[in-house]
Parts: sequence; structure tokens; C-alpha cells
Amino acid sequence: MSRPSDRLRVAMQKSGRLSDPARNLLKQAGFQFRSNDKDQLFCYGDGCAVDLVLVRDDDIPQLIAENVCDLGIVGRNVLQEKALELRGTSHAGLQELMPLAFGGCRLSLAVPNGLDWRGPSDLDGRRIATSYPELLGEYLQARGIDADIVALKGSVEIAIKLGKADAICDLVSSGATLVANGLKETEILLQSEAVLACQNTPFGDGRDALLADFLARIDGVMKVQASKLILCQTGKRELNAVLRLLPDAAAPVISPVWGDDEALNVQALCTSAVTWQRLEAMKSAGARGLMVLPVEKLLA
Ligand code: PRT
Ligand code: ZN
Repeated sequence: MSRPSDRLRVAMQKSGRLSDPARNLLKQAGFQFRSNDKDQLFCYGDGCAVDLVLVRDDDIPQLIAENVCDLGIVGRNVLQEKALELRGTSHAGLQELMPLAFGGCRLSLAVPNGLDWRGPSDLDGRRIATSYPELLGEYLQARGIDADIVALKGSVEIAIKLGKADAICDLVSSGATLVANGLKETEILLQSEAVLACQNTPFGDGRDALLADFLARIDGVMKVQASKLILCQTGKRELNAVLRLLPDAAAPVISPVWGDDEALNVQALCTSAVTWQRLEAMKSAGARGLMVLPVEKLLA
């Protein structure tokens, strides 16, 4: 099915863990929509060439593969599972364009607490319940493990109690669900987060330019979210020790302090986490008056 080439259609989760952060991301990137009513399934872009389609997260990869939508915001777990499922069919291939730093979780194997776990080969001849049969199948095959995959749509964590499986392969975030069900995490198959997905070939029409602009804006928002401005003073002799603690600051600005020949001002734009531990280490290295400021907009 061909798509109009003068607009981008973005699929995202209608309601669930990813829907609010996905909407916020688009809002921060300056995209607005005519209806913010969550019951509406199609939201027309207001003053922009981007429209929204609100669906279940599991449907997003297929909508992209079938050309119904151009882009999607979806968990890497769902994207990779569907990409494996669509392999060898006539559907277009899928790719991850950009990780989005929310919806973090991992796809893991878990077994009952009482089981003595020696390694993945313990699963030989066992039954494993999962909603991710493709990813699990690929993992088992790569290790030559012959186990039965019990595909379930939900409630995977109780499959062992129900006598349906000996182990499970499910998403884990805090780990509280596993603990509540007497299970322990043994192997991580996939680290996941929300990602921007699309087909793995260029559109070959006006949407390629729209996509480039869309990505530049999303990238700008991601960089701002990760960026912090650090201001402090330090002595000339301590400067190098302080700068060593700012390896992520591309070009720190160093300037004199009025009336104090031995002191310097340091201004650094940091692109990774500025933790209390890091600030304490900077103080021990000779930094004074440390101040951390959020960044609102960045234009490189
Ligand atoms: O209705 P729809 O199909 O759209 O939504 P859904 O119910 O299928 O998805 P939803 O909203 O639950 O999750 C959407 C996406 O969020 C997932 O595909 C993941 O990419 C991501 N995500 C992040 C998670 C979790 N964290 C998560 N903890 N998805 C599910 N869980 C579940 C997990 O399955 C388990 O039951 O939470 C439980 C474990 O959580 P902890 O914190 O106890 O470990
Ligand atoms: Zn779902």
C-alpha cells in the first residue's frame, strides 16, 4: 500500500507504559496534534507534517512493515520479536533508528528460587513459558539447547505455579514480580527500552527529508535531557584534576576570576549523569561553589 509522501505517520501505544513518555517526547520536540483525546485513534498534526496513530504496542511493528505507518515508538523487545516473526515473509524489514531512554526493562530467564542453577544448559528438555517465542527460540538455538517453548499471551510469571512450565522468559524491570512469585532471574536475553523504529530501506520519496528533520528534533530533545551545565571555581594548580572528572564535557570554558589571580571559573556542558558522587569527587579535587543547571534547548 503506498503512503502519501508529504506527511509522516507515527504509530505509538494508545495506553500503557510507553504512551505518556512517547507523547511527552513528541511534545518536547515541538510536535502538536489536533486532538489530545486518548480515545481517538488518529491525531492529525497541528502545524506539522506528522500524524499520530494510537494502537496496541504489539501492532506497531506490523503497521510499519505493511506501510500503514512510517515510524513507530515501541519497545525493542516487541520490535525484535516481530522482526524475527516477519523474517522470510513478503513484509518489509524493520530497523531501530534511535533508542529513546524510557521504558527500560530486560527480557530474562527465571527459574524457581529453590532450583540450583548452573547455566543455560540446565534448560535442556525443560518447558519455558514466554510471550517472546521468537527471541527465546533464537537464544536456545544459538546455544544448542533443546527445550519446549510454551507460548503465552500474558500471566507468564504464574506459568510455573500452574504446572505449565519449568522456567519462564519474561520482561523484568524492578524484579518485584519475580520475587513475589518465588522466582530468580538467571540470564538476560535482551536489554530493552523504547526505540524509534521504521522500515530498513529509505522511503525513496518526500518522507526521507521529513524523517531527517524529525530525527534531528528528537535527537535534540534527547541531548538536552542528558545534558547538564556545571559551573564552579578552582585553583590553577587543581584545574587538571577537576577537568579529569569532566571527560564528557567537549570544550569546557575556563576563564579568570576577577581579583583572584590563582582562581579560575570552569563552565562545562556534561552529557552523562552528574551524580552526587561525581560532585563530591570534584570537590575533593579542588572545585568550589559547584552548581549544576538543567539545559532547556541546544542548537549545535
Ligand atoms: O495494551 P498494550 O498491548 O499496548 O500494552 P501491554 O500491556 O502489552 O504493554 P505495557 O504497557 O505493559 O508495556 C509496554 C512496553 O513497556 C513493553 O513492551 C516494554 O518494552 C516496556 N516495559 C518496561 C515493560 C516493563 N518495563 C515491565 N516491567 N513491560 C512490561 N513489564 C511487566 C513485565 O511483563 C512483568 O509482568 O512488568 C512486570 C515486571 O515488572 P517488575 O518491575 O516487577 O520487574
Ligand atoms: Zn502489548
